[in-house]
Amino acid sequence: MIHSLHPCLSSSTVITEQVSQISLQTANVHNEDSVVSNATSAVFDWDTFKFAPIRESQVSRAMTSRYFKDLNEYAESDIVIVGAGSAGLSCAWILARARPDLKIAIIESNVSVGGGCFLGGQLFSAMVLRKPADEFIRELGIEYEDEGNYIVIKHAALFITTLCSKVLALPNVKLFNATAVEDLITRTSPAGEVRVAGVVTNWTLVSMHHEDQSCMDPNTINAKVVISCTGHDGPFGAFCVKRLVTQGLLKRNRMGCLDMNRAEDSIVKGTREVFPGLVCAGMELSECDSANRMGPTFGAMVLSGVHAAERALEVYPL
Ligand code: 48N
Repeated sequence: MIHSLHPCLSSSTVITEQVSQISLQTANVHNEDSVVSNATSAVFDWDTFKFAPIRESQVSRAMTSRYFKDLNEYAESDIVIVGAGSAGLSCAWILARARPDLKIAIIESNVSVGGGCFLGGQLFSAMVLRKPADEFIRELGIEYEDEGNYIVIKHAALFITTLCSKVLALPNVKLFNATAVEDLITRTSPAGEVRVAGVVTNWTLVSMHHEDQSCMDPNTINAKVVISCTGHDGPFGAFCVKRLVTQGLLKRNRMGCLDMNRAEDSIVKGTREVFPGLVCAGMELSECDSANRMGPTFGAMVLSGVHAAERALEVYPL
């Protein structure tokens, strides 16, 4: 069972030790790469400068062979995280290091990661997180200003790119961006109990044109647990909750008005398996529980992601 990072959630030395081991491993990987990074500090003779020769087909094969190898390998994933916003990536960071044996696929409909956090709240780029989310930020080694009950990171992109780069460096995580989850895979037991068993995906540009193109068949990824962090209701947002609502499998409660204090506590505490096989975190949860919205503060997204990792491992067949 995973223990969260912060004493107020449930302290544990286990994760911290694993984190230090993993960070050391990751550091070693970077050290092996240091030859490359040293080369970039070399002085080039720009007059005679020339790249090594390549054929265009080599570039295409280098990309497509790896992309389709990943798609093939992760067609059977242990866990799928839908949405690479602050909640989804925070969840991935905790989950993938707590269980390096699990294959974790992150599906992100946008080309870039970050969701509502990439810019910060309301396009104001500084990012506010209320304590105790500072513990998580310290784990990531991100500098911030301490303002007492909250901290401020100078740019939300500093947070999300640091978190994303660390998540992508983990060997058991694959990010499929520009890819939308456009349906859920479900299983119905002989007793009639329905359980989420994976996701149906398509390239986002394809998903946006089902109405004006002939049916374009999707791709499918089986998973033992799906963690949905697709954010507010919107063109793609709150997807998994809305999909189960249309099936009459879940009751829809729309997000409440803005109340920072109520919203952040209820999102973090309410993070859970909302339907068999589906854990919900971040702002998508507000569409399920009619939790208030919190506006431009991100501590709840980060710690909801941490809590979702813990809940997913309770659901995951051990
Ligand atoms: O940032 P979001 O939208 O969602 P969270 O829950 O990680 O963070 C929410 C946060 O940004 C806020 O909304 C803040 C706190 N404001 C609150 C307020 O009161 O206004 O990230 C969700 C990600 C995005 O990157 C989407 O592109 C992606 O999920 N996504 C999907 N990816 C794949 N398939 C889908 N169907 C899908 N739907 C959304």
